[in-house]
Amino acid sequence: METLELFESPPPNPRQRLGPAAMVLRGFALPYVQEVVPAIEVIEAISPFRHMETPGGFTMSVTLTNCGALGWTTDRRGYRYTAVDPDTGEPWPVMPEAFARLAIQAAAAAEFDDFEPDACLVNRYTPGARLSLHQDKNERDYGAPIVSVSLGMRATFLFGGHARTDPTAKVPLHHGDVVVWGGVDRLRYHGVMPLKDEPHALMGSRRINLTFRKAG
Ligand code: MD3
Ligand code: FE
Repeated sequence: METLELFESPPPNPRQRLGPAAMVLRGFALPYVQEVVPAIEVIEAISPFRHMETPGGFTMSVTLTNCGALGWTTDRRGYRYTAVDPDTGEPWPVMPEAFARLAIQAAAAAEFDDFEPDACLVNRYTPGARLSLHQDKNERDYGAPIVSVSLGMRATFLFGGHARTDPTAKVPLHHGDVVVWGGVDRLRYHGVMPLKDEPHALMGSRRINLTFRKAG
């Protein structure tokens, strides 16, 4: 019985391929949660989560903040990366060492060596929040991968093609899952379906997504 259970347990980091250069690492962030969750509380005490306005005049349902040398922002004038938090007038909080370690290890596990993230966007979802289909095009170097870490409530991630109208695959993302994108998959359309209220044991009715990028 004992040995049977051992054989039946899943491998520690099952890799699920989403595209030629896109990979889901199920549960990869779980060993980092103890360090990462308190670090998010430090970040939000310095640069609080806030709703931002898109150039088109919509208020995003997701609230966000950043850490690292550069932070992603949007307002009526456009999307961009800034070194200073526009709400506080101060630099974004320093990227915690555990964040950088997680992002670099995840990139390496997906066969992207020497990832040097300088920006970490922290998105916070509450029930009903969503992210409509978009491309990530504000970074200088499309050669670097993007690493995304999911915490808290489950989300249905939409993974599209290179045109907005291409069909999308639905990928469930759970607490601790990490996704790495690069190469030919780097400019694919993607989004997040409206979140259902399925409170998570540790995080409650929230989902946090950390998106690591080389922006500068
Ligand atoms: C697919 N955030 O902030 S990153 C974003 O769950 C964003 O909050 C997602 O999309 C979220 O821009 C997770 C997912 C992501 C990032 C880059 C990609 C997916 C991608 C590049 C190409 C294809
Ligand atoms: Fe995105």
